[in-house]
Formats: sequence, C-alpha cells, structure tokens
Amino acid sequence: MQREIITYPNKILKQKSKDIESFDKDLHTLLDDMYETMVSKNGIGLAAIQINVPLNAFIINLPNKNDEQIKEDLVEIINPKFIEKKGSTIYTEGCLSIPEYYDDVDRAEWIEVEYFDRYGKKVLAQYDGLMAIAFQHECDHLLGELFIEKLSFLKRKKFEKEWKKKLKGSK
Ligand code: Y12
Ligand code: CO
Repeated sequence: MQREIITYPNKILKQKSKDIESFDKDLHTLLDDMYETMVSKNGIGLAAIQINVPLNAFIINLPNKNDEQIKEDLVEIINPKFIEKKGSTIYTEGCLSIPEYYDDVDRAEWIEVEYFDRYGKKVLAQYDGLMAIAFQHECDHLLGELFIEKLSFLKRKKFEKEWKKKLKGSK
C-alpha cells in the first residue's frame, strides 16, 4: 500500500526513531509499503519516519550501470550502526520530503556499517560512492535530521525563503 510522504517543515521529521525489536509480518508490510511509496515518487532512498513511522528502518534502491532501478538491488536496512567513516565527498542531494530542492552536502566518502535485514540477520558492510552518501542521508532521518541542516547559514536562509514562497504558491 502506498503511504503519504511527510514533507518539510512538518515536525514529525524532527522525531528520533526507535530500534525495531520484532522482525515480523508488520515489519515486512512496512518495508513493502516503503518500497511502493518510494518507487511511486521516483526516489532512491526512504526512511520510515518519512511515512510517519518512527522506527529505525530505511530502504535504498540505487540505479544500476544501465541506469535502471530494479528491485533485486533493493537494500533494506534495520537498526543501522556506523563502525567507521573515512574521507570526505561532496554530492548534490535531494530528499522526497523536500521535493524539488537539491544542494551540495559534504559527507564521509567510505563507511563501514552494521545493520539487520528484514529477517533479523546481522549484516556487516562497507560502502563507498552513492551508496555511502545515501546511507548517511537516511541515517540522518533516523536522528530527526535533514540534509538542509548541513547547509551554510546563507544557503539555509536562501532555502527557507524559496521554500516559503513555494508553500505560499501551492495554497
Ligand atoms: C544521494 C543523496 C540522497 C539520497 C536520499 C534519497 N533521495 C531521494 O530519493 C530523492 C528523490 C527525489 C525525487 C523527486 O521526484 C519526485 O518527487 C517525483 C524529487 O522532486 C522532484 O524532483 C519534483 C526530489 C527528490 C540518495 C542518494
Ligand atoms: Co531524505
């Protein structure tokens, strides 16, 4: 089932998410709904809090070498933890909760992480490139943080002005 995506400045997005304790049918339904919702909006990453579920879960489905987004490449991440971060890289990010706004964000270039899959199996993984960026972006959602909070003071001010104008226009 497709669910509604919460958009900025809804305070729900500032909520800290909690660890998942049961790897049961409800979790599988949540993950399936997140996938349906993300794909319907042409997204490549979505955290549970973005559909108003404050649990430590997110999904990432990056396009492959042929620029196709296929479900076989979907990664479901439950209760993630960073083990190590290295380097730094700048990427122009976007977020389904802040549609049509993109800006440069500086993040670690390489990460080592631990998380659980939908069946409760522990996974240890190392990521770089777009996967490392997306993983860090989604982990921020679990802490109630958005990529616009990483912008400089002036860029953030410009964003807030543009966003207010956009919201007024859509009323
Ligand atoms: C690198 C950086 C950030 C991420 C997080 C995941 N971000 C997204 O999936 C963003 C998708 C996105 C899609 C949009 O399109 C629609 O809503 C139809 C969009 O809005 C428009 O362009 C109108 C904004 C963002 C992963 C990797
Ligand atoms: Co986002």
